[in-house]
Amino acid sequence: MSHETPHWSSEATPSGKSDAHGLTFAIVVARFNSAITSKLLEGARDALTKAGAASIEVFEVPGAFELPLAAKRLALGGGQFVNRTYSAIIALGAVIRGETPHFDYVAGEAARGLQQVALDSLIPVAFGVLTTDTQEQAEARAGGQHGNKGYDAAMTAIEMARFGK
Ligand code: INI
Repeated sequence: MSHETPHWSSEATPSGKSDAHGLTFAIVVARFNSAITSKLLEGARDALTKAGAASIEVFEVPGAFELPLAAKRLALGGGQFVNRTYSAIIALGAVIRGETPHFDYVAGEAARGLQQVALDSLIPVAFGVLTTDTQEQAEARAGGQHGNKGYDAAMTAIEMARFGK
């Protein structure tokens, strides 16, 4: 399969893998590289809205490194999030390599931490974090010629929210 082919299912409603009716979503989005992450957010909202999501709540964090903790607080509920449950969480960010080894730590820990939240909480966490060498590569994947990875992450979240249910 080419990487340009959507990997998420577009199976039709009802109860298809792309049907979000009755499902509730939290989107956590990093402000770092906000020109890119705002486009990812648009894509994710677009996917969820078209799929009929029951609710979409958006939360901001400073950077991709902060995504796992925010996702964990949302997954666990309690505090400000008491009485809220999410069918799935979508984490959005853009880590651009530039010339610093900081990239590897931020990108690696975001990926590792988000997977850990999903496995610990059993709430699907979609990884909508771009990890690219350049700004141009990020733009191409945030509503440019390589699609919108925020949209793709949201479609994956819908499918995983339904997985095994
Ligand atoms: N955060 C990002 O989301 N993307 C980046 O490209 C990035 N870079 O390159 O440094 C970045 N750094 C900030 C990081 O996510 C944390 O907010 C910061 O280290 C404080 O914990």
